[in-house]
Amino acid sequence: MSRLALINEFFGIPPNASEHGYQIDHIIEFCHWFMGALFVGWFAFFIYVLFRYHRSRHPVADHEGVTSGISTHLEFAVVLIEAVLLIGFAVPLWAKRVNQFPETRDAILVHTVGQQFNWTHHLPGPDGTFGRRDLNLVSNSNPLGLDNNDPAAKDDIVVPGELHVPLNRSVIIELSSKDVIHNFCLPHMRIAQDAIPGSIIPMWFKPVKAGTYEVICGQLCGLGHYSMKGSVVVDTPEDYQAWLKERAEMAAQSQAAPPPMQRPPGEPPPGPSPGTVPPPGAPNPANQAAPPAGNQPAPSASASPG
Ligand SMILES: [Cu+2]
Repeated sequence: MSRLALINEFFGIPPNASEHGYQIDHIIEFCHWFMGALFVGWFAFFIYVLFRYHRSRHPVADHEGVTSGISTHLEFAVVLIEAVLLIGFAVPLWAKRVNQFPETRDAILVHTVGQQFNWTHHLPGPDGTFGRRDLNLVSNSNPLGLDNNDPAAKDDIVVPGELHVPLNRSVIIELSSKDVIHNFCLPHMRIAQDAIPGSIIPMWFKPVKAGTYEVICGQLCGLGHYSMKGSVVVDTPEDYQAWLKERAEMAAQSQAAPPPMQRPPGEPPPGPSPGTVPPPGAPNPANQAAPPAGNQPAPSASASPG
């Protein structure tokens, strides 16, 4: 944090660890100083008029009112400064973040999927190509539904919770969600983005300080929201390569074992995590386990009217 970021420090904003973060810190710091100046100025003016126009000095109301234009000019100046802040700084800064992405070949690309109540990261592995994912293959042991029959998936790395990224290299995270709206929030990197089911939304940052940084879910997403944490570890390039190698070996070992292509017998279908309140009218899982009696068709198999 810069030496001048007094208010940011006072409010407990964590130290910045990303390349662009200082710009956000500056604008937050400036806005607070500006609001502080306004507060002091208007409060002083308020005290002044309390004494200046006290009843003892003006027993009879003045029907003409204020004739000077100072307050109008002050108001106009405030509006102008706020417009410059918004149009001149905030909107271009935001547009730069969402429109100008780093070149994909220079950046680390990660797919991150939120679900109640954790984050899962998917990296393409040494071949640089993401393996196919299929919703029908999702199971507790295959949270992203990675298709192990796809050659591109052979070396893919799927990690829950903790993501490693290299120092001084841009990271593009393509975010999505399996259930409700989450928010991948990295306070130290000064970045947060909603994860919305059915959408893939990219976000990016460039870490400039090694260390372990907390990831929190920035949307109230259910009963276990408080526990939806993860971490991003910013490694030196050597440590990052070692982590990749270790993860790739673990992926290869799990590939050597018979892959759980279909859901093993007895494994519950993908659905809300334990602790989630089922929606009203949802079938009771205890009843679902029992086979349908006699020749009665399954209720949902041919439920279409007509
Ligand atoms: Cu969440």
